[in-house]
Amino acid sequence: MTSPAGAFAWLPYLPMDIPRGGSASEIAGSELRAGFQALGIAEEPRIRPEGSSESYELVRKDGVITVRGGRQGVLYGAYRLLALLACGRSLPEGVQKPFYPLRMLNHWDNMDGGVERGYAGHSLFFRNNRVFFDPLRIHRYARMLSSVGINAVSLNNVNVIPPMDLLVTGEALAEASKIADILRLYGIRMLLTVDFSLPVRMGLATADPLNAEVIRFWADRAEEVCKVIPDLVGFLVKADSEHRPGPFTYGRSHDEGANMLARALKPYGGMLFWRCFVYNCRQDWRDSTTDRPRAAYDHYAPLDGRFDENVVLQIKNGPLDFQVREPVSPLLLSMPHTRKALELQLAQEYTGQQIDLFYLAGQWQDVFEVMSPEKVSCISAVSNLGSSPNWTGHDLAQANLYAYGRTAWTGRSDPRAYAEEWAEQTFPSAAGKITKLLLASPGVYEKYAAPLGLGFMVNPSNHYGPSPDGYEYARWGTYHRADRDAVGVDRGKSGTGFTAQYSADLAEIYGDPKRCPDKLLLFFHRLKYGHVMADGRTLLQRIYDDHFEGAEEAESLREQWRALHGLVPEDVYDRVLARFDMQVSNAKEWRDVINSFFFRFSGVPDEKGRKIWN
Ligand code: GCW
Repeated sequence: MTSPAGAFAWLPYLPMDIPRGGSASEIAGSELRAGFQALGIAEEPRIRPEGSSESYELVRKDGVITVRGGRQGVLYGAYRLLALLACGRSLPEGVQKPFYPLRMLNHWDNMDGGVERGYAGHSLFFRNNRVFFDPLRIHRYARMLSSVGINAVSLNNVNVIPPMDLLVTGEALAEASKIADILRLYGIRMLLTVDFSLPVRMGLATADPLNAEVIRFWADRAEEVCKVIPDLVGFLVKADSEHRPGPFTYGRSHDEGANMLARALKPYGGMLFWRCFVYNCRQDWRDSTTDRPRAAYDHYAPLDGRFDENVVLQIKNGPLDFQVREPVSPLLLSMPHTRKALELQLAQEYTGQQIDLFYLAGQWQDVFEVMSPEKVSCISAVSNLGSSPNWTGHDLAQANLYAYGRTAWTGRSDPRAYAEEWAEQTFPSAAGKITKLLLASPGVYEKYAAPLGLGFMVNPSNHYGPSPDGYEYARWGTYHRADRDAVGVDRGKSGTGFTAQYSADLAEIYGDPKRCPDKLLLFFHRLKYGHVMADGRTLLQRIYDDHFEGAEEAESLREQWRALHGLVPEDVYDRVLARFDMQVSNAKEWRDVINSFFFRFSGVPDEKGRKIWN
């Protein structure tokens, strides 16, 4: 059996040459021909491009399968057809169109070739402070994204560190445009992240968004960038967040900052994506009135209606920061007069770093259970890709990219369906078992790393492994405030008031420890260790149980993987097994450190007499 690592897996192991034809329909034709041959399908594929939309229709009649659709739609149709045939699924009836018009992937790549929160090798786009790429790899990357309907990417980190700030100028821009040229063939458009203080870096006295020279500066920048990359989606900005510059530096508001940049882009049809991850990152841990999850809403909700129509506020799924378990950000549920994008994180920063298995689609399903997908007009996700031959480091982490693409296309998350589709295309002899592993994975990780909504017990800065006090006395506002009697933060009426950012119904549920779902209990409440849960266990016993069970279940995941020996390519088997070995020891470490932490505080032993280190 050959490894799927050489050619991206869900296009059933197809190799790829740089396409000779330029248009999406020419690429669709050659992909279909090669795909049909690889799948041993005798029927004839036909492409019928009409119009310019992204929609398509798949029609099967008299031994001929026709992909009918817009200029880009036919390519999506071709990829979808190959996926369905590879999985032995029937073709969908009628016209298929994407739910979200912009389905974005945000890379956090740095110009030196590193990737912030990257767990799969180096950047695919930069090296040695220059744009640097392998064209064939970029074709394969674009094909992979296009095959799941992703149509916009930002290459550079939202933390714009020099010399990356100059990517919107001169030679670097010209080089980046060569990547845009490849992506365009697959219907993918580019965004660039910009540094709000760029005017100062380029010689102006200020970056004040109301200053006439600054306004002219950005108009010139936008003109140059859009001349070189005419189909640019726009700029993405992280401002006044985690030490990044922004309008606050000049006494201006976020709408003033965002609108100024949006107006520079407007003549070219460009959009401005403005991230809402803004909070006090210099909080004193002694201050218990400031509550970080409140910050995004407190900053932005009062500004509803003040943003231009080409501004999109990009909001993380949860109010804190991509933790294993968070409620939906209340900001996503508010601001009816503002365009919003949902931001997810495929890079497994807090969810096992592509060492531990964590299939993310269930998290997104939870988001859509509370937030109807129409609340936002676009969707984006932080990339989990890098230069690793298998793209994602952990082979099974590819499923997260696949599921994200499908979620962005359909506007809903269906974890089982997407896992099955991915596994059937990628590891056909082991698809059922791999689906089972994927679906079990988030629950296992949550038990040993963050049960009951308890976040940020991770090692500071690298965010892998346990360190319950690692952030407890730091500035970042991520406190659990455990003591000898209780743990958690009261975020209800009698506490920080965070629950008031939700509708009255939700605020009621979250604010009442009896009605708040167990999985979010310690996110919303400060509870005594002896608090009796719905199932009769005490809070502390539940914490112990989850950690013991989580560590055991991690071993069981490894056993289930071992049973796949011979059913997946040998190199994949070995690579994934090595990761499961690391996951098992990580889970043990979590179990022992967290259980000891609570035992030392509380002095209460485990009811079942299991080993807790003192
Ligand atoms: O989760 C935090 C990360 C930072 C990241 C930041 C953000 C790009 O630890 O690495 O910076 O979020 O989303 O801006």
